[in-house]
Amino acid sequence: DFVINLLKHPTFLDDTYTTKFIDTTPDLFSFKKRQDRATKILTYLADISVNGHPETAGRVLPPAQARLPVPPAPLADPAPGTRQLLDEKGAQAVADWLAGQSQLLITDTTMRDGHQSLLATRMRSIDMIRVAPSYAANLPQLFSVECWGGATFDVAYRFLQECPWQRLRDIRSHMPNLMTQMLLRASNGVGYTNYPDNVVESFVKQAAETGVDVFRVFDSLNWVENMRVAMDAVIDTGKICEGTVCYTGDMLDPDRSKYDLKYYVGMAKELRDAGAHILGLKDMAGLLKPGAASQLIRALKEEVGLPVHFHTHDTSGMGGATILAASAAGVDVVDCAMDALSGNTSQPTMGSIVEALTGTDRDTGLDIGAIRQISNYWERVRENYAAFESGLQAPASEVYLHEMPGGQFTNLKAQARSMGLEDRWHEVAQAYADVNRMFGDIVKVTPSSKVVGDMALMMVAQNLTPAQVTDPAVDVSFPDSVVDMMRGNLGQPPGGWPEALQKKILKGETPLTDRPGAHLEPVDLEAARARLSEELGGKAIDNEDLNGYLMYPKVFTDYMSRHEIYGPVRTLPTRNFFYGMEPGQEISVEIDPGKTLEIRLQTLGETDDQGDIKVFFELNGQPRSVRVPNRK
Ligand code: BTN
Ligand code: 3PY
Ligand code: ZN
Repeated sequence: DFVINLLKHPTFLDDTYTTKFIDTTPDLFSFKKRQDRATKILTYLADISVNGHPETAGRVLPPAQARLPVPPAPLADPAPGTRQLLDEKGAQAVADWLAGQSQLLITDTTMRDGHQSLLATRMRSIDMIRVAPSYAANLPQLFSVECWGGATFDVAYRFLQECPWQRLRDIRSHMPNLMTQMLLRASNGVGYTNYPDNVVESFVKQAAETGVDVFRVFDSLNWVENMRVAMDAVIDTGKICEGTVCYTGDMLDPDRSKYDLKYYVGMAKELRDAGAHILGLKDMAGLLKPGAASQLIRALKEEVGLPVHFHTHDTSGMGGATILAASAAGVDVVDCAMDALSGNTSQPTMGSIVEALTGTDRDTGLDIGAIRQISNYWERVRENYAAFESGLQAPASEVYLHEMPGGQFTNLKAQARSMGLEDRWHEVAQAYADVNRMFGDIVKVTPSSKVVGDMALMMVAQNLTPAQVTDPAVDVSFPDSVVDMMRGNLGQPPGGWPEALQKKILKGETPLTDRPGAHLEPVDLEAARARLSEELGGKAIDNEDLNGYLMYPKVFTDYMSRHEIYGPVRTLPTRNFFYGMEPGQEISVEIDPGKTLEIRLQTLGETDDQGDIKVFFELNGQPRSVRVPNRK
């Protein structure tokens, strides 16, 4: 039948299938309606059980005890939290309330930056949704839960075969008293490039409708001009706009006067004047030292007049000290990750910060027992993602040299490995620092950090020195992302781009100096919807799907094609999603609220002369079998 024909098709076997595949082989897809969702899930499980999952091939296996982590029991009905305040009184009321609190408020980042920084963003929705009720019931004093945006959006479609909007909707409904928070890259949305203004506006509107309460908006070059469209769109929705300053360099280093106290206070005032309800201070690489934090937070609090929300990473091992210094200086909210997903390139450890402040005037009021229980759940969850661990063994002061964001560090390391440069990692770190200086000392955060990383890898791979790169007489073929950034397509850094290098890279082309979005035609949203519908065989396209497509056209349509084949695999336990099942194993899969499949893998048959293997299941007590290619 359809699935078997499809799985044996050479295009599929090559792993080169795309939506074009559907266009060029409509015969295979005309039967698709006959496949029910249970059969699709069995086909997926059979395929993964036989062939393994491409993402975990050759990686460390999780330990047996990890299988199905059990979330802690809710201790009470969820008490009203910040979400109720926002719904009843609005964004400004939340900001005013915040400014009047004496306790230090905490945002939990485990479901976004925590796993983005430690597990290559691979955490699946089911592991988050299962624990969301425990957060709601046991930690109602949290300021917010960061659970969306950044890299999680495309990774969900691309690698996890799940819909990011559904994740948001589900987390929101299981956590009705807590504000959800997302990371938004201003004009770059949740992507790596500048989108037309109306695409950014449409995305923000949908994110607010589906369930985001707090939008942390930043620009990868700290250019407020390029943040206004996104900030205005957030303000229009009635949700909270956290206009954000990215911290880089070393504020107390007199040799790097570009990013000094005056610079940060000036940018913060611009964000306030642009309508931010809260000021975000985003230390994406974990470079803010405790002494500088005291001065910076105090100045921001005194001179800007907005509540301040501080975000850092613990890459240096110094993150906790910086948070305590920020707390003493009067910061209003800080980001922490649950203990089991904290430390190193992730956020500082929530339980330890809570303990450190117990009995002080900044006592968080959070229940340390509840934190430990939820962390124990995350500990078990994390074991299932062993394949995505970076192997980073210890904090390192080298971060003050390279200044890589926590979310990029492990990624770049993996990229270096794939280019055969793993042994030369410390050279990559030095090259990253060199590139930053060549580019004029810029803020490095997605997407500008990716550009610096691309250039650094190229220099190490080709043994190029900074002197050679800048020498007009030496021919260098620059990465596309570098050319694009020098064209002005990510906007302008403070002080502009270094002219000589820009000239060399652009070979006489004239760069933009104004907002890239000003040069992009608005997208005709209804025409895009119609085109997508046609590409997907007439399927009705809702606004969530449309916005996913506008951000990532090919990633989205590839996801949809796979969804036709595999169905709602997001409902599988993580262990089975990545490793399939073993003969004799039984699992329950709730594909809809109240509709549960009891699946037992009986046995794997022999491989036939066509190279197919028949896999025998019991589905809700009834025997079922599916044939999949044995690609081993
Ligand atoms: C991806 O990595 O592109 C998403 C995961 C889906 C890939 C499917 S899993 C079953 C089959 N086996 C493969 O090697 N690829 C597909
Ligand atoms: C992202 O943009 O994904 C980040 O985490 C930046 O720090
Ligand atoms: Zn971060």
